Amino acid sequence: MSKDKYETMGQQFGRRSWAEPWKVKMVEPIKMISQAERKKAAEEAGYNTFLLRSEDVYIDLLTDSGTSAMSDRQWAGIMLGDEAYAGSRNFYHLETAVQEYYGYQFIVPTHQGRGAEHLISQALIEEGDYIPGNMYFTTTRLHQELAGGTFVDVIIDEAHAPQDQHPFKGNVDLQKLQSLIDKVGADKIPYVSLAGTVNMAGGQPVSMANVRALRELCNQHGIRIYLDATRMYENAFFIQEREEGYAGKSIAQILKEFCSYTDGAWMSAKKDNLVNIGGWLAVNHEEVAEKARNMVVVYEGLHTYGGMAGRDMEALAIGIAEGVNDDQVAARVGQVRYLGDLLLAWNIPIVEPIGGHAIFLDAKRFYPHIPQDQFPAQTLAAELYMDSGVRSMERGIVSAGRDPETGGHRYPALELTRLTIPRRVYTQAHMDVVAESIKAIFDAREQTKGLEMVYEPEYLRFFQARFKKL
Ligand code: P61
Repeated sequence: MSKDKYETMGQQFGRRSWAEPWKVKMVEPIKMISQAERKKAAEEAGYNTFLLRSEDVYIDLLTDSGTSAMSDRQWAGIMLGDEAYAGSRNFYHLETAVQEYYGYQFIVPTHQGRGAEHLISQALIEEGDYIPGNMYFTTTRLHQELAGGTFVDVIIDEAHAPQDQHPFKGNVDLQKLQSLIDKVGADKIPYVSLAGTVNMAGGQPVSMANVRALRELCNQHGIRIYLDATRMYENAFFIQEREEGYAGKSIAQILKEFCSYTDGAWMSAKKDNLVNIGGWLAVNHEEVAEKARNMVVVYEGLHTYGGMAGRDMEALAIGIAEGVNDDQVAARVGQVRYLGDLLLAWNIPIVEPIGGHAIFLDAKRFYPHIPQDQFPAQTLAAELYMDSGVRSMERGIVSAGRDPETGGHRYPALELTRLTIPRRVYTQAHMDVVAESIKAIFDAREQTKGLEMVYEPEYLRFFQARFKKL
């Protein structure tokens, strides 16, 4: 090959390269164990990537939750922890940051996202209620069910089609919502559960037009809207990129407008807010805040720490402001796209358009010969780990769990394996290694067999289920 044939990765994709708006100050060594050791580790973990030891993992794309790198400012904030039991100054910093960037009035801290989901579900849902939402999330739906509610999926149909190119596949189908209201009555619907970028659909966004229209419909029926704001920064990025009238607005401005159409939000701060642990619930109605404050002392901790240390709240307050930065979000989504574009160039089936936090391999098209009840997405995650030590996560039939009515598996349309990119952690070279490994198992796909489930826990079975090779 002549020298001028060498192109940067940006040039190969027909663009100028982007780069991260930070540089590395501290590193964490990682190691690669041998293939024989990986095979043994996979077998011992029951072919469930949640059961692997992280020391046996080379590149960890299990989740972007709590795995991001904090900045030097956040670490400095850790030293400023006020560990008073009550009224820590760090709580007030956190409260001010949520009010400033998200615009909600009352803030209740929690140990992580599901703590906030628990509070909002118990505060608002009564036995026999229905909670419409733009696709389920595992912990969100479980808390709604445990509070006596039934989750109803009202996302647009395009969200269930991995190759559909709709730019806002997270949108609520207002017709589906109207039908539910007509069927059960608005008084059986305590709120709409709206997620900003829909995790299980592939990190797909909701448009501003959709949330505005949703607000109007809900106003007509006196129904509230609560937002899962976990990845709203990424949602705002897609609005900035794709929706008319928003190209000139900042992520922060778009975020604030979006939140203004909702009555409150719960947050897993372990994602967009760039901390390793933490969460919050924020609401605009005083009576909801009061219920949440009453309950937080039972389940999480006092209402001025909610399960976090003072230092955690300080790092979180700083992370809220850092994470919303336009260059930060663009580089974050840019890295996800970099990996996705490589795979698309090799005709490897993934969910499109590429979403905000992860690449989702479409296991139904990857392993068309493996039936869904032999767990193709679980198989894919296990094969990838055995090939290269890359850890991913099943997001298909195992994650969907069983139908509480019939007891049978739920068969979701999407059978996916998620490669989730932690924020500010891995380099472009790591992404190349991941892509090449996926290519290798894709090339060997015809010889690959599925799995049998040999242990199944009662709740959120994907975390601890065990499998055997068929
Ligand atoms: C994740 F396999 N997500 O994506 P907590 N809402 C949303 C989330 O993404 C989310 C939570 C609420 C995780 C961790 C995780 O089935 C699983 O702080 C949109 O984790 O309690 C968490 O926030 C809950 C992984 C959660 C899973 C549930 O990797």
